[in-house]
Amino acid sequence: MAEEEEDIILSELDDDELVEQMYDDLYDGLKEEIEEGTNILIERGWAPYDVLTKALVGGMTVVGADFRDGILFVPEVLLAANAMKAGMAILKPLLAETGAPRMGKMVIGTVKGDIHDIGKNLVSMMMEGAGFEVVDIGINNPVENYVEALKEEEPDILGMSALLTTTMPYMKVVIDTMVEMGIRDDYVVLVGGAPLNEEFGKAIGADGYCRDAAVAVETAKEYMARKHNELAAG
Ligand code: B1M
Repeated sequence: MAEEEEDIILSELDDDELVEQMYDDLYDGLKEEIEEGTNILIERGWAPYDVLTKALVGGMTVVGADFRDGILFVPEVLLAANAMKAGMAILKPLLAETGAPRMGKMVIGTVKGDIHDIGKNLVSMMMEGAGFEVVDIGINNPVENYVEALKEEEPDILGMSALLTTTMPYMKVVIDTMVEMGIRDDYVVLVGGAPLNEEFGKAIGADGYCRDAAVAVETAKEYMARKHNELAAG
């Protein structure tokens, strides 16, 4: 007789075991299990911010590292991000209630003439997973859309994505316009997309080139830490 696999009852695990299990479930992209685990921790009296940082973000950090190191690939990461988003959807209204601190805010969009959005969406999800508020302005964005979003949303970071060699120069149009308007230094500008590289990022005047979503999160965190330190130093 085939040995039956033992089902793990999440509610029977203690807090530490449950968080460990949620790391595994997030890694495996198990949306319903993440929803259940999130609800159990909230019912046990965990602060929503702790559930976000210790259970969900913690788990996503493992996913992000393995993605960066080529152990996980896009389909798995999208599943993990989806599961994470399901947990976050439960926490979102609760976090708003308690006014938990956010990591920072980012406006992100794919540039004019470019309709590729998978990478941008992945960056958005990973940034949200790391505790950032993300305003996604979609694809095919002319400079006017970026400027309007910056004014309306007042983010810390502007993210731009381009997947075509023909559309990547448009990032410079956006940055040059920001310089002309005298608003360039009000934001950290991060760029990404398969045909870009470090050199291109520097040449167009971006603050950082992010080769993937994990690097985008790390770079954004670094800039936010710097900003907080500068503010604290007066
Ligand atoms: Co297109 N396409 N495509 N395509 N497409 C590429 C980019 C291409 C390299 C394929 C090829 O020929 N080998 C090629 C570009 C060649 C070039 O310019 N050098 C190409 C072409 C030519 C085209 C069309 C022109 C084809 C045609 O119609 N003749 C056309 C253009 C349409 C347009 O945009 N105007 C086109 C259309 C399409 C589809 C619509 C069919 C589809 C897009 C679907 C969608 O996005 N909803 C598509 C796809 C899927 C691809 C490939 C196969 C995959 C892109 C992708 O999603 N990768 C792509 C080939 C390839 O890249 N190998 C290709 C997965 C994604 C997770 O990676 O987007 O790199 P990526 O994002 C990464 C990082 O780059 C970074 O983090 C992400 C996650 O780790 N990153 C950021 C990205 N944006 C960031 C922003 C940041 C930070 C990091 O801000 C802070």
